[in-house]
Formats: sequence, C-alpha cells, structure tokens
Amino acid sequence: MKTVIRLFFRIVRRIIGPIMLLIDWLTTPKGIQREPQEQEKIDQNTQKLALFQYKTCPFCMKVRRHTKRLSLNIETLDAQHDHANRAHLLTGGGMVKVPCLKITKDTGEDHWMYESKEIIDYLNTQFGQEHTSEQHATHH
Ligand SMILES: N[C@@H](CCC(=O)N[C@@H](CS)C(=O)NCC(=O)O)C(=O)O
Repeated sequence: MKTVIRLFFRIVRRIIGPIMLLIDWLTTPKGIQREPQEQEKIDQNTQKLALFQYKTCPFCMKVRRHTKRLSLNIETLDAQHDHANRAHLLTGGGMVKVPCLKITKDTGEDHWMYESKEIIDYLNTQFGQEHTSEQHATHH
C-alpha cells in the first residue's frame, strides 16, 4: 500500500513539477537594478551563501524568486538527486529539509538557516531595498 501511495505521489510530482517550473519561468520577477559597484559588493557577500534546494519544491521556488527579485547571485545546490549535497546538508544542518541557506560567517563557521520565511527575511535585511515591487520580466 505504501509503495502504491509513493508511486501515486511520484506521478503527481512528475506531472505538476514541469507545470510549476513553466509558470515560474513565465512569471520570473524582474530583479532590482543597482549601480555596478554596488552589485559587485553584493556579489562578494553572496559568495558566502549557498541555497540547498529541490527544483520543484514550492518553498524553494519562493526563495529562488525572491533572490531574483533582489538580484542576488546565490549558488543553488540540488539536495534531491545529488547525494553529496544531500549528505552535506544532513551533516551540516542536521536534517534533510529544503530550502536551507548555508551562511559562511567571517570566522569560517557555517550557519544553517531553515524555513523559507526566515531565509527571505534574512535576505531582505541583508540586501533588501525599499522599492522591491514585483515586476515581471517579459521573456517573449
Ligand atoms: N516550512 C518549511 C517547509 C519546507 C518543506 O516542507 N520542504 C520539503 C520539500 S517541499 C522537504 O524538505 N521535505 C523533506 C524531504 O523531502 O525529505 C519552509 O517554509 O521552508
């Protein structure tokens, strides 16, 4: 029975996943524009960050969209299929749950931040601007 339920959810994910990705792509928020020097400074800071995620996890999508909105170049690491990333997340953060933002402090110590809301609040505090209204990119 468990196998049947698991199979059912896998099929649902296979169907819904690509649709979610397509909608995500079509409605990608337009990132805020910064002066090149300011963006460079931010890029240096975001090098200390890494986002462990699943491609079609809605909470991860929410965080990824926010990083786009804030024009943040944050490395994303697939913790669903990549076993090394999954193991790294488990050992470092303590659980395989995504999204998780790894923040490497100046001391070299890592802080593992779980919960999409907490991650978004953190990004806003660190890199947010007053006017981050949601504009949508026109792909076509
Ligand atoms: N409240 C959490 C929910 C995160 C969550 O449920 N993530 C799911 C994926 S969508 C997860 O990591 N599940 C554990 C697993 O797949 O092993 C948030 O907002 O970040």
